[in-house]
Amino acid sequence: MNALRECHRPLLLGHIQIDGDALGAAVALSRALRVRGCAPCVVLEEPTPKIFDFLVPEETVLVITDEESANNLVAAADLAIVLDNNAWSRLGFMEQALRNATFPVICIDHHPALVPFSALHFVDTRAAATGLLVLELLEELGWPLDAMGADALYTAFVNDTGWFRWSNTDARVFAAAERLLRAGAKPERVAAALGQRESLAGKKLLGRFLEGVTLSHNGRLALGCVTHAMFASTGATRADSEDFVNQLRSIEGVEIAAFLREESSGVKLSFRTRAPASALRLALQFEGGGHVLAAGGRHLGPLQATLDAVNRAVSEELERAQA
Ligand SMILES: [Mn+2]
Repeated sequence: MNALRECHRPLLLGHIQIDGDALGAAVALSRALRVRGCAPCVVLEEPTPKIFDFLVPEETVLVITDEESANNLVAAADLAIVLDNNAWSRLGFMEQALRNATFPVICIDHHPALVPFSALHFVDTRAAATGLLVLELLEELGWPLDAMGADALYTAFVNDTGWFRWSNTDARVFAAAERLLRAGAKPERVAAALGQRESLAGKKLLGRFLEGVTLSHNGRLALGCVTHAMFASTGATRADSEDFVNQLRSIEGVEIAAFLREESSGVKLSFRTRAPASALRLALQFEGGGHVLAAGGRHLGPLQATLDAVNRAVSEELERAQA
């Protein structure tokens, strides 16, 4: 707490392939720190995904794409706050610089902690979103939340609860959402920004993707891929495929949804599972992490090799789930 109260130039970090929870939490905390006279900096690995651009009109966002700029940034800072991230490897270019930092690293997260990440943990795996932990922290500190910060945390909530539908949706997050509305959050604005700005190219990509989806293991596994060729032929962007894994999960009878996306190097993997199958156990086999039922990773082989590796891992997981 004192580290937060006393900092001047804090860095706020999420995780590679930033989502609405990590970014919303970072934006809300950054705004509160700025009001206190700090010069916070939200650090990303890629430009703010377009879908979240409504959250960051005034925030200082820095995109770090090499280790030298990461080192320079850390040299000028006096605190780092890592949000929604339970693995050093998910810090991307900032990992080494932060490992060497001489200032404290605060971790605010709701993922199961895999390894000791920092001495200053605010980890609560029962929290539906990291944004919820940030709200509770701001309340405890007595720091005000403005309307834009409230929208940012509302974005975090809907990102991680699937618009208050998934199993982590509980009384605590609903009560917190009420407090956000009292602070000026506008659900309609967030819904319009997140859900009503899809491109035709993205819709066409979804069509191509769905045509290739396969069911196997008696309908227990749904698997789908997005390839470079699909992006090229539709003109869609990577952000257009963010929600595709949920298209797989919503098929009746599916226990494991596996989504593969070709990247500039390797393949990004997303898993969604129904208990007792564990998405986290799958992701850990692919340099990844996440939640028990929603996790992701990557594989540094070509698509076919990745498909083979995923099929092996998933078969084992389905067997374990049935045992
Ligand atoms: Mn989260």
